[in-house]
Amino acid sequence: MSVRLKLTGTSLAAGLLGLAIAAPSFAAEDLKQVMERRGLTEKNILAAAKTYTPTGGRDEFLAFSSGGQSGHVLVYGIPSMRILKYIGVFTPEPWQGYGFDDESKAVLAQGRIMGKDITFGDTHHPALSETKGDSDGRYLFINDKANPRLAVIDLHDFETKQIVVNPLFRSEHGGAFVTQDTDYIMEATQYAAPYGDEFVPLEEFNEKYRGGLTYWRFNNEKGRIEPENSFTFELPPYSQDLSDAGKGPSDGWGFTNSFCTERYVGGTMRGRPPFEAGCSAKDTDFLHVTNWKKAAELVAAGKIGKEVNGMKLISMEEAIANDLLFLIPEPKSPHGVDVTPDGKMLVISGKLDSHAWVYSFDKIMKAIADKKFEGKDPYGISIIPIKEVLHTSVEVGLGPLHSQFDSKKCVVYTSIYVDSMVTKWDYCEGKVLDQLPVHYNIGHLMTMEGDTVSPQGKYLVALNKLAIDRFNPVGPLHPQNHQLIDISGDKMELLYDMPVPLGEPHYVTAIRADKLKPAVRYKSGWNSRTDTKSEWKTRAGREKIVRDGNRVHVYGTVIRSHITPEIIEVTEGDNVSIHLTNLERAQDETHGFAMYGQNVQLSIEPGKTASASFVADKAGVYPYYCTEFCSALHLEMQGYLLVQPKGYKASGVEAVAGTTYTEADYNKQVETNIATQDVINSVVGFITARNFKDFPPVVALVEDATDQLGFADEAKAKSEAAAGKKDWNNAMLWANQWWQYQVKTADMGLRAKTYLEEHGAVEVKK
Ligand code: CUK
Ligand code: CUA
Repeated sequence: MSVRLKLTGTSLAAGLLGLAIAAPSFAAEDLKQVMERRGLTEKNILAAAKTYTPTGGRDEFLAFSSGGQSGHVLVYGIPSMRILKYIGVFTPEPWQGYGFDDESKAVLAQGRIMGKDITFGDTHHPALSETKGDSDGRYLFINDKANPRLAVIDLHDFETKQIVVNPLFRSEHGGAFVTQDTDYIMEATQYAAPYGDEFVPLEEFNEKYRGGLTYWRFNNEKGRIEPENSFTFELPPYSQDLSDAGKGPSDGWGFTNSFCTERYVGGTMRGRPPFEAGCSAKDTDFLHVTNWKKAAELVAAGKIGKEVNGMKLISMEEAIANDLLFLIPEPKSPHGVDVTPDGKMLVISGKLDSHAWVYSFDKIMKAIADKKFEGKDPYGISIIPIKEVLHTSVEVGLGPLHSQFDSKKCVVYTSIYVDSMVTKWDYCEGKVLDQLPVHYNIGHLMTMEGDTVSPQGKYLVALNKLAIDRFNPVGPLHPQNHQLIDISGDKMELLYDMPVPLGEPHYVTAIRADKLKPAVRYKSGWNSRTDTKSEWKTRAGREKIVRDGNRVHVYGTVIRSHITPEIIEVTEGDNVSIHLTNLERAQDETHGFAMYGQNVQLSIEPGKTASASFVADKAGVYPYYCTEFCSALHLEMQGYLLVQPKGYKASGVEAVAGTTYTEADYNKQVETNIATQDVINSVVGFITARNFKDFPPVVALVEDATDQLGFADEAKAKSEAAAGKKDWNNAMLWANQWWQYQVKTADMGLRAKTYLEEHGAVEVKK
């Protein structure tokens, strides 16, 4: 009895209080002593104060980092650098049930290539959706370099909704980059290949291998890419690289770098010099300039574009004839191209050059209008001379890669790979302002909303390729190192090193946290992958097992602390689908569902319906249970799948439990239940005397608590009916179930009460 009462309201609350009182009694160290003991300088303490986020604190920005080869996206906070989530994108992610429930398997299946499941991704560039060039917090996109794919993540629930495979490319890199209203998402090839699955020998590289640039149409209302309304520019077999879309005055145009315009095909084992020599022999490569807006109009009008593998392809002849495609030389082995926040300039850097180059969009337009060309490339595309478009060039350091912008006008930060530093410079005046060494080979860097029309300044993250000696050694494979840098002053200041142990995250993008409005629950019975009501939605009390031949559908529910049904009987060879709806509304009341031997692991967040399908091909006993510690009786959230051999006949004997109960046991339980009801009543009194309806999380808790109390009443009635028949065994067990529901009610009531106390609820007059 006393053990049980520990779970009731009063003792839970007292337990919490006790924690606060029992403070350690030894003398606390002061700041000076801690600094001495840990060898910290004043500068360290200042950096710590700038990043430390006390318990319960929130970050000002959220960063979405590529998870590199893991095929995931990482979400972390800035300035705390605390990891908040891994979003499964191209790769199964068990905690989220991604790639385990039928609903998400359907998303991953969209990413199949030539009928094969591709369960990794080489993710490079996440991109946030934009409205008028500003991050709007609605969607996130990310590309897969190895298998030319793009994924759509909805930031309403941080789940992957769609994967599209580029039907023409065999690799890509210049994605994902959005146009200023997210009408299109750019995706450019990396390594040229034939458009199709057929074999073409390398001797036909110049004629039959092709690069390309796809503008994927994004439907902003539906939140999905529309392949049928997308189009691709056929491009020469140069290795296209990063891209960026114009904004403001340059909206309607896109810019795509390239390297290896030498069109070298390598072959060290055929006695030829390697790719690296052949692909960097020339002094310049080409920036591709594409007029996507005009192209979209011409494609829509049916004037250009021919369907190839289900994709509208604009041939180079069509692009040239309609002034849709131009080239501008750029030095040397270019990598990044970044449009300035005002949309007037492009910052370009070449890995093998020590300068960053600034091209003027106005000058590009003027050169095109005046037909100021220095010739054509071998495919007949007009080349605009550098001198016609150059605004300035600045010596920034050896191996400049990527650039991001500051909230301060004309200020840009460029990552310097070989010199391992960040250069802060002025692209209007063309002068270096500051340089900061970073730990090691930096790839991308990222400022807050630094690729939008309104960069937020404040912080910069350097994405270093190698961590080397920064962290405790963990074997030959080291984590990557994201370094947080304070850019609010004139001088950049290094604040923090964060190990990223998931893959090589080429790029990160960040958004002000207050722009995100993520949901805490789904509408009841929701398929979160299609964002529609699930056909398997099941309500409380409507659970059932439907059998049609050897096809078995289980319509089940989960709620603290049971899975319904608790017993599922099928026959060897049956095709089984278990569909579970989480009936909870309270935030964070996720239940899991795992089963022995069937590779089943679901994550069922409040409101979600998730399904697991498998063939029960072997007779046996398969326990299943909830994988989230969701309540005091979480361990009891369990059940059995019984796969009976073909032709099995039940014995007809009732299963007997190990323990039986008496009238005294029943009476004792009822006494406990009455005491528990008093606790519930006092909590309910507290809540209803306050303005709890002004607090949506409390309203959800109260709704769930009311449900549980309703279940308690049903159990109470059953217990009393059994007692009336002197069936003390069932009377006691139903009385215990009645109490289980009471405990869950009390637990939610207490959480609601605590929330109201912490959030300044006021008493309302009755
Ligand atoms: S890339 Cu890796 S450092 Cu894919 Cu943007 Cu430059
Ligand atoms: Cu539900 Cu544990």
